[in-house]
Amino acid sequence: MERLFRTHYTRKKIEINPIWDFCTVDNNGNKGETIKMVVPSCWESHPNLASYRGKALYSQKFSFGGNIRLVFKGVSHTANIYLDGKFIKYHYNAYTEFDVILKNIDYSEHLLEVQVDNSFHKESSLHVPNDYYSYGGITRPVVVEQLGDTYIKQLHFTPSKTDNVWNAHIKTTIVNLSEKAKTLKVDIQIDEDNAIHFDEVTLAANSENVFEKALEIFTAEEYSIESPQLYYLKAIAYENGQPVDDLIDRVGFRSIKIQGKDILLNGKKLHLKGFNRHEDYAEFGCALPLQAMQRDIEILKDLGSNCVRTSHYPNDERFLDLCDEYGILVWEEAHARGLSEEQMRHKNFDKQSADCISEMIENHYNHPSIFTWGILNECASYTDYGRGCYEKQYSLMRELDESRPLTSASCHFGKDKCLDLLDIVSFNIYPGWYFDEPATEHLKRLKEWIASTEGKDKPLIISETGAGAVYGFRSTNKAKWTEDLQEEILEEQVTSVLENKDCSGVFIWQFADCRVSNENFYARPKSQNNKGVVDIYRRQKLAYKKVKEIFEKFK
Ligand code: ADA
Repeated sequence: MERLFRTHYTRKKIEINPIWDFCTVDNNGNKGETIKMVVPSCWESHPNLASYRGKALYSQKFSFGGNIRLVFKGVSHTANIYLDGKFIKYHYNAYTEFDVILKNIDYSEHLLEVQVDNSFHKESSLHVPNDYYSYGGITRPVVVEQLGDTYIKQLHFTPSKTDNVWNAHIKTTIVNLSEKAKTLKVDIQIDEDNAIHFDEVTLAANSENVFEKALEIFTAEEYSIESPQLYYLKAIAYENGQPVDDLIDRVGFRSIKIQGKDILLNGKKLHLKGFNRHEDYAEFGCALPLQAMQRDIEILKDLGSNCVRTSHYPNDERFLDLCDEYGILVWEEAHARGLSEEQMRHKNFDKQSADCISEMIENHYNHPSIFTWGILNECASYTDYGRGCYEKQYSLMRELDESRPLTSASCHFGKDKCLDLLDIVSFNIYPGWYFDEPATEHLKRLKEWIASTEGKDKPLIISETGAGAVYGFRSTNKAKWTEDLQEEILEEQVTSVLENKDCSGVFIWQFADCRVSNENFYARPKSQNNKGVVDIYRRQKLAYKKVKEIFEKFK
């Protein structure tokens, strides 16, 4: 299942066998032996492919016909899709969903082939050797939907509150795929008592129409961390009184506002206590099964976290669904980590970033748990060229979503040029780990410098702080990489941030250890970033209990 609830009653899904044929493909196009591969999964989970980087071909036969929508929730990281030998779609980026609509296909058995490439090829500006691993494969679910002549392409819900009454602003897009005009009626149901009925419209052949309306919901129950009340929002399209398509999403009534240096959730100041998390798990790579995702959520809850940052890319939507259900607030981030100005000048950087942002916001817009969108972690925000990139990306994000504040995690203390562009100032700091300075002193100096910039009247989040430890390495001498040293450093860092009342909170780097790319991370024992409070198998390190204690203390 690609979501945690049923998204259609009228629209039909076509089942596909999860075992696909798979072979590696070398640079000359020669194919390796055909083996079986589970979809979704990372090919690194296969015993013979644990560190394979390159191209591969997935193929699957199944029967369908008519109008078909193929949805790929994530292919890592470059995909070329073919139907019956004919090229139908190219997509770049492992972490965003894309679809293909196929019209009037013959009813028969068809061959679907997905050519996947996870090499750091020259067209790739965002997947580069990095402090996490770019896995290979069809790593998130594939869905095949049977469409009629018309279908609901988009459904966006924006809650707001005025004079104590919740308002639901709805925007939905309906597409006519046929060669004839179609007369349709669209209804939106929010709950048993509240619905929006749009007037009947006639859509020209091969066209789409946007329907938009707002409704006051007097009975709405607020969505909060303590009580994450969710609603099923249903859009139904009718032709001649008969339902022809539907789309269901889950939403919540909550408001996020910035007031001076505070971030307000439903009018109350937020104190964020949480973690940065990579999608990575020893046996599964980035393709975590649902039970592993839920395990992570339970661990986050046990630690007393109220938030998580999807560093450094958009996440599997099932994880976001879980965050919605558990009341864990999400900083969802577009894909990019530590790119230099030279890397940002890559010929494809602007387009690949814009595509990632658009696909992330378009598809994850309704999640009530997402409280901010982030971009460009630790990129060149201190150069004029870099600033131009930040400016473009923020303006695109504001066009796509006016309702959420924007942020970016910076490490350029003293030289960042972008603090006027964002809504929340966020800094990654590692006192006691990468440099020797008491955390309180470092934070004080950081705040003094921010006070001299355009970021001075904005909220501040410490978006990363942490220290490394190799699981099981214990010593009273507190040597580097011991759990003992990690515990000591984290205690000082996290306490000093949470004691700062004018700081909106902390995201610890990081939740769990993660694999890093082989190419350039010689400073990472075991080729992992070892700053997790649990290891890559989710075994607790010493710091786990300490962080839990501190989070509990700052309730
Ligand atoms: C940075 C970066 C993280 C990670 C971290 C570290 O702040 O954003 O991805 O690399 O440093 O462990 O050094």
